Amino acid sequence: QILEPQDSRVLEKSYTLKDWQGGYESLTQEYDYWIDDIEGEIPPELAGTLFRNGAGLLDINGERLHHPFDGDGMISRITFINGRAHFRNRFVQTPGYLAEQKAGKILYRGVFGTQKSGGWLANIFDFKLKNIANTNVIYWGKKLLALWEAAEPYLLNPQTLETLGNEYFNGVLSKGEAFSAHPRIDPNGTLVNFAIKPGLSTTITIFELNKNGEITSKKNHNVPGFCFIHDFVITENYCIFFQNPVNFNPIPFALGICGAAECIKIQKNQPTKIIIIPRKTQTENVKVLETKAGFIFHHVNAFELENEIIVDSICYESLTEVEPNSDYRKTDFEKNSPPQLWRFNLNLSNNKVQNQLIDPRPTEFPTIHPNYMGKSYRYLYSAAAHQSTVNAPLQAIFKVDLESGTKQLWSAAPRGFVGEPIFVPRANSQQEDDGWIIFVVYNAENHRSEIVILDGQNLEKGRIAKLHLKHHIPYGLHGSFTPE
Ligand code: 3ON
Ligand code: FE
Repeated sequence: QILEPQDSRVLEKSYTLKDWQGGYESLTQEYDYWIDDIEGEIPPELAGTLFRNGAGLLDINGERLHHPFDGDGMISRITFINGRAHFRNRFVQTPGYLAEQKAGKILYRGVFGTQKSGGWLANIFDFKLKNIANTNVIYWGKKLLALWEAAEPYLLNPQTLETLGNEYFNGVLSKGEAFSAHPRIDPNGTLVNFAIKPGLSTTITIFELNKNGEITSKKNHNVPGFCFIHDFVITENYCIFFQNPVNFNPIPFALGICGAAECIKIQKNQPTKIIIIPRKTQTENVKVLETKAGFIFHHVNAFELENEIIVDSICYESLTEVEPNSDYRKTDFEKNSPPQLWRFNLNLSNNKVQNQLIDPRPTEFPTIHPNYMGKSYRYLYSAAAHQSTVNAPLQAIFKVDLESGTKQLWSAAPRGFVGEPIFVPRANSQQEDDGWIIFVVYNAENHRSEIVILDGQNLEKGRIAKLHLKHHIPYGLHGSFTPE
């Protein structure tokens, strides 16, 4: 058999598993310093703060967590001012974090399979949730909030990152009530978020918050069946949810054999239900369309056309299962289905859905210019695999021009591994891609991380600046930039 040069089997791996694993070591120390090891120059007009969240600990005093999504939230804060940058990181001081640090061992089961030592007998019928506040961090209405989708936010001091307690928005949220980690900010100045309360049927709650960080609207919608929905999209008139085709068998979880998320199985042959909820009117107008979409964690964006809604999303053909006795650090990337960019056309006249693969390159953590949220847009940026045809860790930054089909790539391979990029628009910019792409790279060469700044208009001209930190930051999840 003759192999084409593009065939994955003739390409060398762009990474080693050992290098990649280094990014999953805990960071126990909390730092506070001006970054002085800089390549290139920080643009002096770049002013504001990048907040990042993610698991800071992958073990509790040497007892390894079963999955990185179970790790305690640690906030990193990089402030850019007059061409300089300051770094600070601090753990969210949740009661669970404090108790486990004090005890020096795992005291809580994690949603993704972390168990207390002692086997199933030590875990059976323990349904306590540890709010780990590890998924996103946003600055909204003068409040810095650490988010985790299964419980309430934590309020932090934006300067010191000190944990101040839980945020209940003047009592609109109740104790233990969920508030997702994927809010969307409508450029009209409204923050829209949701919460999922899964069960035999699921309640989707939609919140709208004004610029002062007050909840101005909270509405419940019931949908049949179990839902695992991590993200959603908004347009001017709708909130859109993709109900992944999964089923949930809670018995092994109840019996202490595995975590709740390990009991979720994808139903590959079942359709995804697309739930379209009007933002301004009442529940009766909810529309549900069906399509084949695999499994979706993240969406890019959505917008309305006449009688049509376009949604761009990252789809996995199947959900990589977390096995009870497996080690996530030994993942065989090539065996997992790659996350890929798809476009969905939801036709509101005939209720038909068309799907189209935008690009086959494995990619996750999409970002766009914030002014285009929910609106017709042209550019997206994401973290991606170095090679376009092989599923692999995220080592590159990808830019897609959805209008011309042009793509660009900036890669940190072979020893660099990237996290979620954030698009920061240049003040008073006229063009959609006029701004900076800022992200964290884990560099296996020295086991440290770097903050890299790229030019949004041209990734391929190389980094504008690379800020070398004094330590690594474990691979994170989401973050946000605030010009304040
Ligand atoms: O019965 C429910 C089931 C369930 C799964 C109960 C529940 C509400 C407690 C629940 C909880 C869900 C939670 C807590 C989900 C948290 C998700 C999370 C922390 C992260 C998700 C990240 C997603 C992606 C796609 C990350 C990708 C990362 C890379 C490609 C980098 O390696
Ligand atoms: Fe997410």
